[in-house]
Amino acid sequence: MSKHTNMQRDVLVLNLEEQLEGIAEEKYGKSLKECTDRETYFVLLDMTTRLMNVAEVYNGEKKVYYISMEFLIGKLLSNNLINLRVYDRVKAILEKNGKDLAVIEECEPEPSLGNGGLGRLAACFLDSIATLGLAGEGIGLNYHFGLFKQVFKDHLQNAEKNDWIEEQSWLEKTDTTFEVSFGDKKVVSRLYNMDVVGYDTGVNKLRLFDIESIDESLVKKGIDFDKTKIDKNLTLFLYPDDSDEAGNLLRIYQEYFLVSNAAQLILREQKERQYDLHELNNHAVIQINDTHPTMIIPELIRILVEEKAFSMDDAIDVVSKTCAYTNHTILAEALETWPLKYLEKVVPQLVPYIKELDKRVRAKYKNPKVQIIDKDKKVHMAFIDIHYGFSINGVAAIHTDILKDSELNDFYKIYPEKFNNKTNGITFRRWLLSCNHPLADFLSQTIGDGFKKDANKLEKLLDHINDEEVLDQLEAIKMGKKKELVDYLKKHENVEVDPDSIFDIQVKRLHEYKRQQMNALYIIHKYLEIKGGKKPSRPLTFIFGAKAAPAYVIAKDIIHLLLVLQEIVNNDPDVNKYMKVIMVENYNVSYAEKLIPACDVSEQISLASKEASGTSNMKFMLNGAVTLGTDDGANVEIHELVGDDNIYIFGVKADEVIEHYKKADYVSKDYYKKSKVIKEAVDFIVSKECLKVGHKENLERLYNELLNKDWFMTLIDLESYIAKKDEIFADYEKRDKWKKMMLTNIAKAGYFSSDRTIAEYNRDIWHLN
Ligand code: CJB
Repeated sequence: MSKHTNMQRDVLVLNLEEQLEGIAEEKYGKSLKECTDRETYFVLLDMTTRLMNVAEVYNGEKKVYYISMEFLIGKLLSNNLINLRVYDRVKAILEKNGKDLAVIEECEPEPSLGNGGLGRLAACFLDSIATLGLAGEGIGLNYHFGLFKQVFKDHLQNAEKNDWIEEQSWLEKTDTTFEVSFGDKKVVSRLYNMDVVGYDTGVNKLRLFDIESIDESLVKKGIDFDKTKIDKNLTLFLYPDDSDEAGNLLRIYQEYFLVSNAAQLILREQKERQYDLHELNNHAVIQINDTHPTMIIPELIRILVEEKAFSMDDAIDVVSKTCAYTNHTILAEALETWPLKYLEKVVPQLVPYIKELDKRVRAKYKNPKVQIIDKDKKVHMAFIDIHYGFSINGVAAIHTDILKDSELNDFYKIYPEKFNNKTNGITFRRWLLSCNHPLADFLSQTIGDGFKKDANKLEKLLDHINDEEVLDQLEAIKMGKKKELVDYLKKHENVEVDPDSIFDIQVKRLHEYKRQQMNALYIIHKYLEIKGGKKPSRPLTFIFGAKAAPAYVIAKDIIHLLLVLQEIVNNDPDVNKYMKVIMVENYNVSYAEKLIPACDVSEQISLASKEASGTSNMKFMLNGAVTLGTDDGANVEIHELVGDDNIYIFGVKADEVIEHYKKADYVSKDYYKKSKVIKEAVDFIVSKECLKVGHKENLERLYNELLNKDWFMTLIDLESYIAKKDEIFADYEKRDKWKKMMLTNIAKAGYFSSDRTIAEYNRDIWHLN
């Protein structure tokens, strides 16, 4: 930090209390004490912004631009205070004035700019880029209603708009506007900035583009709106329904809007700094987060050729050396392929360049599987990234191996040097320091503060593996967090939960490959066991949080089943003493911050090979939960780190799953017929108990799906899942063993700090100073 900014900061920090009083007086004509909680929140927002304004802004010779459709940043107040190192002082000042920072936090709306792991990862990465003192920016869109708000009615998911932007917020409106031209129209963009402050370091920016002509009144009922009015709807929603042509086109409009703005911003900056665009790759690296921002490649080439007098060869060469691609999934649905005719409508200016890129590939490689434009005239966006980017990475070791050995093997054979792995990580500032103060404080007392800057230092905790006092403290901290959650669930979900029960939690996007339905089948199995007189030795609490994409019918049916089970189980006096089911409404980052510290058993039960990495698995482990999981994604690395004794792994392995897909020989009905336990559980979905509470249409559809299709092989693992889950619940009673498992998981979580991940991106891909 420069001397100048350092001094300004010190002055502000030294006079924090006076500053806060001053802002309260200025804004509301009151003392801090007299301010309402909401007013206090805005006072703190102002104060924090002032502190960030005097922090150092990173401006290296080379900068990374992390382009993403999603940034799932979560609430910012506490996190910013922690990273600015003033959290404790602010908390104390508030206390003196009769206020509780935890209550004030509740006044902040959570930004709705992301969906799941991919968006949350982008947010963790921005935190780590700033914390490591690297020059980097996120570039995304400012969605007014973001991802929908989930509301349960009649045991069904309803989608409503999520109106999160307030008059005063962390968004700073800038003077920057760009013109963005589509085939049939032009729009004018407006840039908004958000500060991203590193832990005890300087700030970077998250750049969020919006349109000037947005019209929020276009949204009439729920989340329905006219998808054709692009100049009014472009930044209303993240992932608007794309089940029809208009939805697909809108998605392409959004993606091009993102990359056109990004390209203009990046090139403007190069010009301001008087850099030679022939050396773009020495000053900029563009990390393409999944295929959504892929059009940045042809767009940059187009601009260089048409406006900067580059030859096609030179333009392709420098852009290819500037762009790197991260793959987050092997699911076909996420590897975008756009019909050429859609691109011709939305971005006709890019089509000649895409055809040129395709032609060059065609001239070199005959294999039809590596062509950018296929025989059906569909454009494979990921293939543009792979041919015309310099790096392609998977997000966990097993995922990268699957990309190399099967999914993208044809490309790996051409470009082995481009492939690399970057196992995901999470920022410990949010997922430990901010969401679990008691644990963070206890760790500081026990092993010192070092882990806050160097997460590997958590390993020191292993020195205390036989220290009963430490083990008891960990248990007590967990109990404290469980009690907090119990109060919250009572208030927000109206469910009574016993804090002495085992908290078994599965929170993530709803998708059949993540197999929430398998967890539901276990719950049915337990319910039937208890009805039959076999009681668990300790009550069980099953908690879910998940949104289903509004057009994903089966995912919504799974939510329906969970809500039906919640109703049946929690109201059955024979059973509800022994188990409870809770599907929390509108699961988001803020909810995760309450659930994760309170968890005992972390459910990571995707079909092996399908979960690229997972990141909640890391958050749970860091907070002392034990993983019940398949050999998938980052679970594999967690397993290696903690060893067989500190994790519960079950189910078929990735190779076997891949073989089944190749041979197309998985028949779910065979498993159903062979096993009484499976049959009973599946049949219960359409039993009279369920049909009395739920809807025939949804329940029958789900039942038929499981019996006749089950594309993600729920039934192949159900028996081994039941056995492993019974084992982990039984082991919970061996309190000594359990506490040691908790300690080991926390101690070994250091590897999953996103600081490590980002250091690797920088070492292998970005090469920033
Ligand atoms: N992921 O959240 C998403 N959305 C997608 O469209 C594709 C993948 C997730 O990305 C995470 C971050 O890399 C992974 O941990 C997770 O396995 C993957 O599903």
